[in-house]
Order: sequence, then structure tokens, then C-alpha cells
Amino acid sequence: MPDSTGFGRLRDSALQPIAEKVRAGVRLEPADGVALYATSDLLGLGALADFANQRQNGDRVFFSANQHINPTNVCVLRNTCVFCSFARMPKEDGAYTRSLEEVYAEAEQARGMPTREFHIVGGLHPKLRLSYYTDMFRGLKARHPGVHIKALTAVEIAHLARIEKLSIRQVLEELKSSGLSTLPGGGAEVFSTAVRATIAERKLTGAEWIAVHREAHALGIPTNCTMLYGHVETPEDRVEHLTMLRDLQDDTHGFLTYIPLAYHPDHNQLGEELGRVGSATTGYEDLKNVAVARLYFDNIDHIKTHWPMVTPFMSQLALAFGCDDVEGTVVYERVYHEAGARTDMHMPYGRLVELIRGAGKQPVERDSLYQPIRESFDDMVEEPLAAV
Ligand code: V47
Repeated sequence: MPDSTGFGRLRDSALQPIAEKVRAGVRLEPADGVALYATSDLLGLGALADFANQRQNGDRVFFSANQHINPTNVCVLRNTCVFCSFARMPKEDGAYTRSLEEVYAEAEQARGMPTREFHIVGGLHPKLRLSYYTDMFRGLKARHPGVHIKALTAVEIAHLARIEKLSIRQVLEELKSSGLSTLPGGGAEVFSTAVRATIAERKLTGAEWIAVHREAHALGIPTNCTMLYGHVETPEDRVEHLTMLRDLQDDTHGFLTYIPLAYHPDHNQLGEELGRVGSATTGYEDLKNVAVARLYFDNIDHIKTHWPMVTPFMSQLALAFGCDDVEGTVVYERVYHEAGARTDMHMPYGRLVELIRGAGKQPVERDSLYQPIRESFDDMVEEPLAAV
């Protein structure tokens, strides 16, 4: 086939018209998204996504020094979010709820480390009130004034509004004035009503998730967005989900980055029902989800790879498939490790730098709003990637 796009020969002819749009910077239609998910020409897809990423970010790859904190795993949706291995009933084995002093003690690990962000998420606890979180954020800010607080998914915000009988806006305003600066992208799963009915029956709907993020953006709170892939969703469900995120971004420009989240099937009901225990998503699917996102989101600047889920090795490969943003140091990860992830919990700062350099890219330490903090690492001691 003659090559009019400059991408070389594309093995799948369905990619040809999409390649022309990508080259010309024309927005992809939902049908294009479905065709991208359908292709088996992973290298062709990757070449297009790499082109789109290079045009936007050059060789720069962003990372942050962050620490995840999960104050409680008690969750009222424990029995209906069947994909989740993290949640517990209040009296169930393994249930925990940290006191504020315990949260502060965990956050002390940030001292002596380069940490610039606390990423704080947990379950929908029936008794923890809004004041638990506002006190927590004030306390953390008093102890670590320079550390940014990215906390509470849209689902947790909606839960707090419900138990406090406040509006979403009021909850967000209270949280913002106590130190919260951005929201993470969790709880989105897949917006399709049919998928939600199967995997997360009582969680807030896709439209409600979007409404919380719209409100946050209106209040000057930037947010992240995600999609949980690799369970019962179809390519059409994925594209519908990406389209809803892209539409909101057109309106608000409040999303900082998109993170495709790879479903882990261990220790949860869905994994058992699907007969998938012990077999997470494939590397092929992981790379495809990064590449499609880079091509479909012409209005979201960054695509992040979450190394605890897909392994540092897949995250490094993702950098050749359209990804420009790598999850940070993390320190302690519970959500995926409960679900069977066998990766380390902590990625030392120097190892992140090496991971990015090893892909021939230029590491950039960023703050939570994607402002560059550090771009020269010449004096850094090498820390090789550990096997997982
Ligand atoms: O919403 C739960 C997912 C999410 C499983 O914003 C599972 O920077 C896989 O959203 N297998 C929470 N995934 C985590 C999240 C996140 C992660 C990293 C960075 C950011 C960010 C956000 O974890 C949940 C759900 O989609 N999850 N159970 C599981 N078994």
C-alpha cells in the first residue's frame, strides 16, 4: 500500500485513514477509537501514538516524588464493587481505620525523602465525617507545608456529601480550604451503565462521577481521570468512557493526566466469576490502552503509566507507545497489592530516573501541577531496575 502518512507501512489497512488524521492533527471519532482497540497491529498503533506524544511532549517524561496513604479500607460498597480486593466490612478480618495520629506517623516517612505529594484515598467509611478529612489535611499541611495534597476520589466526595447532607460544591470548598489541592482520578471504572451494573452496582453513576469533577474544575481544583480496563467491558464501552472524559475536558480543561488502570483479578469476586484469578491483563492490552488514550485525547496533555499495576518493565515500554508520565515513588501501595500485584511498593527516586533514561527519554521531576522541578540528574547514582 502506498504510504501517504509518513508512518511507513501499516500492517492493518484500517489504521491508514486514522494515521492521516493523526498526522493532520484532526480529532478522532468514536469509530476510530473502536478501530484502534480492534487492531492487532500493535507496532503501527504504537508508532501513531508515539508521534502524537512526541509532537506534544518531545522526549520529556514526567515523574513525581509522592507517597500514597490509605486511611481506611472500610467501605460501604464492599459487597457490590466486585472487582475490588481492598475494601472490608467494618468488622471483617483485615479491616482498619487509622487515627489522625497514625496518619501523621505514616506521613513522617516523607521527611528525609524528596516527597512533594501525598496521594490519599480510602474506602467509603460509614462513620468517618468530613471533619476527619479536613482535620487530617490541616494537620498534614502544618507538619509538611511544602507537600501537595491530592486526595479523595469523586466517589468519596459524593459519599461525604451524602452523609453530611451537603452539596458536592460545599464539600469540595471545605476540603479545599483545609489544604486539598487536586483530586485523583479513581472511582471512574467504566462509565457504561451495563458494565457498572455488573462490577459496581451501587457506586455513583458515570454522569455523577463527571459532575463531581466538573464541580471541582469550576472551583479551581484540577483532577486526574482513569479507566479500569481488562474485565467485562467491550471496546465500545471503553470508547464511550474516553469520549465522556474528552467532552468534559473540552468544557473545563481541568484534567491533568489520564491513567489507564489494569484490572487485577486476585482476591475479588469478579476475578473468581471470570475464572481469571492469577492472570492479570496482558502486556499487549496494557500498551494498547496507553496508545489509544494518547491518540484519542487531543485535549489531555499527559498519559500516565501506573507501574505498581503493570510492572516497571511495562511502564518503561509504555514510554515508546505514547506515554509521557510515570507514577511516582509511591512508598506504600495497598489497592493493587491486595488484588495480586507482585510489584514492589516503593520505587526509589533514582530508579525512576533510570527507568526513564533507559527508554532513551529525558526525565523531568514535576510538581503535582506538572511544573518542572528538576531536569538535570547527571550527579545521580544509578539504581538498576529490580526484577519483579
Ligand atoms: O478506582 C480497585 C482501581 C482505583 C482494583 O489519580 C483496581 O494519580 C485493579 O484511581 N484491580 C483507585 N484496579 C486508584 C486510582 C489511581 C491510581 C494511581 C494514580 C491515580 C491518580 C489514581 O483502583 C479504583 C479502581 O479503579 N482498583 N480494585 C483491582 N482489583
